[in-house]
Amino acid sequence: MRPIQLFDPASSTYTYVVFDQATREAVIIDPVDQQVERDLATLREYGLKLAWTVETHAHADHITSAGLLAEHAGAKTAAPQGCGIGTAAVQLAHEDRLRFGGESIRALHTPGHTAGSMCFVWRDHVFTGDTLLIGGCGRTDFQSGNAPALYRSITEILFALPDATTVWPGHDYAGRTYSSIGAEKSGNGRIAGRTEAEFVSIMNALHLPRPKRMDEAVPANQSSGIRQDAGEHSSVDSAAESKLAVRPAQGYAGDLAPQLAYEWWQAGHAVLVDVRTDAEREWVGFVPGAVPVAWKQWPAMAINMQFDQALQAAVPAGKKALMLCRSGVRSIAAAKRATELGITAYNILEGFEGNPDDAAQRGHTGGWRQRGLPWRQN
Ligand SMILES: N[C@@H](CCC(=O)N[C@@H](CS)C(=O)NCC(=O)O)C(=O)O
Ligand SMILES: [Fe+2]
Repeated sequence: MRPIQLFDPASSTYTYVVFDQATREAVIIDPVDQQVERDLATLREYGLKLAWTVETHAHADHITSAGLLAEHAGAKTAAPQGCGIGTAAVQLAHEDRLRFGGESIRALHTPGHTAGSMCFVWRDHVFTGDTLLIGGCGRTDFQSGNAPALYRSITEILFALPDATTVWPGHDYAGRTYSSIGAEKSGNGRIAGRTEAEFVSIMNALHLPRPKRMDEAVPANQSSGIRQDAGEHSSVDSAAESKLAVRPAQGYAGDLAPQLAYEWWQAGHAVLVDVRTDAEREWVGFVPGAVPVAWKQWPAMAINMQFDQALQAAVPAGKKALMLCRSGVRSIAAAKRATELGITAYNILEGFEGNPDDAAQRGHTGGWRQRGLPWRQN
């Protein structure tokens, strides 16, 4: 069995999905924020339940989607303990295992590219992050990088794995996809047949340009991809929050936590559609900037046509519709109708006012208003 290998062309990053064939529980290694939709689609396509997101290190060149996947897919987050990723629920130490169904991946602490970097062994595969690349290795000139440490991690820890072990790197800048421990031992240009001193002088002479997104990426990755400047409405602000799994949705794109809906809306990816009646908005309060398109439940053709037309006018092509009602019930019906109209539509969990039943059964922590998201009274 092989891992699923996914590629982000903007950063030449490989993301991997590994799963238990019987239980369909999965782990995603080094997911990229700009590929979150692709990754969710991959999980759906294979019928997988994401148990874990895990990082090989705090990346300098792209931003992880770990926090987003925790919210969207209900995954738990794990990261190497030495990487300063304080938001990860599990801080991995050398030889720790992450279990998913009857499978597990084993963490190997391999300092050098960064002090906390790890590789992960699954069956006869190893995910090497930026510790070992095909024919090369990660740079050691920033982020606590250390060339002698990298030499020892590669030669003493990775090269101790069986030669037949398949190597799955964190990046490749030349279109190669995988290698093996045996092939790297004999043919890796930087390390095969070299002494530690030779390796260190090669690394010191690289003089690579700084990754373009480094100043933004490292701090974001140290909070699971949720940017520090996202303010108080961070998507992952407590362990309870990450329980806000998106429930599998029948007939519409999915269920969103209010915070995440707010972020998508603020980022301009989506239109916030308030499907309550005028009377409810006036009486209870409203979200400034949300588009009111009332969803009426009685089956009067003329009224549904009004909803369809108003919704189509409110949601420009390419944007998602995020449906908000009082407690998260009508918004599901509205999201289903929007989907029939060809709009990518999500239901916002617990609506504007929260749903005590939902809170009791699913451990959610309130609707739009209780979460301190912006709203006003008339
Ligand atoms: N040009 C890339 C930089 C790529 C880069 O520096 N990658 C790091 C991994 S985070 C590395 O170790 N590269 C090794 C190499 O290029 O040989 C960017 O601006 O993001
Ligand atoms: Fe890196």
